[in-house]
Amino acid sequence: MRNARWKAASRAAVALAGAGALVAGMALFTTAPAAAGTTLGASAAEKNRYFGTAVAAGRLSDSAYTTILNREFNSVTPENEMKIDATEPQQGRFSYGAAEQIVNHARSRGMSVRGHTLAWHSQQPSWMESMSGTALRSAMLNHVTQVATHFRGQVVAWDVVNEAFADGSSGGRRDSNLQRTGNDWIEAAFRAARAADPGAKLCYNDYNTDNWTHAKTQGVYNMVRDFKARGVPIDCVGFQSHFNNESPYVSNYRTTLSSFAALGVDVQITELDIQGASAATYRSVVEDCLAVPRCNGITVWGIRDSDSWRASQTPLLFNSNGSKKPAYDAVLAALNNGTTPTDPPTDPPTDPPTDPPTTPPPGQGGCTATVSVNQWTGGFVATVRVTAGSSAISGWTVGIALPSGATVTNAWNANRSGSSGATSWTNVAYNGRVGAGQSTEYGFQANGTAGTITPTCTAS
Ligand code: 9MR
Repeated sequence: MRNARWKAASRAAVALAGAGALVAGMALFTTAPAAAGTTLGASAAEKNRYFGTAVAAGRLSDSAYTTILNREFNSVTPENEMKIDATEPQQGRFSYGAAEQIVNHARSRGMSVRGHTLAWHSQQPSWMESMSGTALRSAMLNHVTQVATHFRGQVVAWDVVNEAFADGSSGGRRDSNLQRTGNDWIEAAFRAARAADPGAKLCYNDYNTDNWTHAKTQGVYNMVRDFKARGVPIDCVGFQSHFNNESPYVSNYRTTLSSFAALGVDVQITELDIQGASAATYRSVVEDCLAVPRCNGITVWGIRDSDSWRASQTPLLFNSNGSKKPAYDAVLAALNNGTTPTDPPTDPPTDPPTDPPTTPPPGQGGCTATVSVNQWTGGFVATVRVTAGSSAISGWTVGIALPSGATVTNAWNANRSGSSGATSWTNVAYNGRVGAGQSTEYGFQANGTAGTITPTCTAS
């Protein structure tokens, strides 16, 4: 978006899109693209998705880092701070300081949090590494329960189990101390996580599962299909998507995402980085996610190349000095309906109509809101979808009357006033602008019973 020519073309397109509402039916106006966001998070939100990054607590004191984080992203994943060795360094002694630092930084700014990760063969503290059998099974389940309970309601999605499948051609499980406790260890972990944090989405997360033809991909697919058939509580599958020369992006990636989604789970790209940061490959990944309705978010595994676990591969969207790379422009453009800074609309109108219609005030077409509720005994999570009417809106306010006994405990992607009875919700910085007919979502968790919620929506 730094390109002046593109900016001018884009501004013209936005103005015309607004004008188009008044002259619906004129092809010139109805083909104008929807308004484009100017940051990764805002643009993803317009597509009803999040754009996140891995965050290291130790870097939160680096203002160059936090400036980009706060400007560009609306989801974070603690890179190491929620792993087993970090959260339970000694058995039964839990340590949440660094993870809370990240969670608080994110949530106080309206960003959502992915929890990574509750059960994994790697990054185990030494006390767990040396355990086996029923003692290990109990310790693992206790760990899942304790950590998910501690952060209950603050994490939108948990990577409950990470990297449990073997590389290579077997398509089977990876050998590990956890696997040796019995093949049902994964589903046991998911059930424990659901009981501890019933409002969170529960994900299985792995790498080298991008290529639809690989045995490992098929192995995970079969497990998820089996879990769905047997009612094991799984909501989402994370594709780490660390692409490099040995494990490159492949064109059947979209097939992989859509095939998993067809099982009835959300799919998320959870640790994206690409060796060399090819703009074209980044663009393809984003387009693949946008093409799959249940692909609801993308997380890159770090902000600047210098923050990457593979820094020498320069795989991220920002240079080490914090400047945007061509891959950044490609991702933003792909999020903004597939147009690129170097590829402006082919025929931007140069002569305005002789008597241009006045641009309608934003929000003239109003907005509507709908609520879906995930209720459990004693509490619920409500996901509220705000949809703009016939014109773009630049802000929204949703009114929700909660039944008596229902009290909001936390919320994401909206500002709140009131926690019981009449509550009012307004957009945060990155999701106020919604294109005509487009939607954005926010959510909240509450104690009590939701009953039937009938929201109101006012646009600005
Ligand atoms: O990026 C993480 C790096 O800082 C750690 O040293 C490493 C330790 O296991 O984990 C890295 O993150 C991994 C993630 O947790 C799971 N998928 C692979 C990631 C890259 O190794």
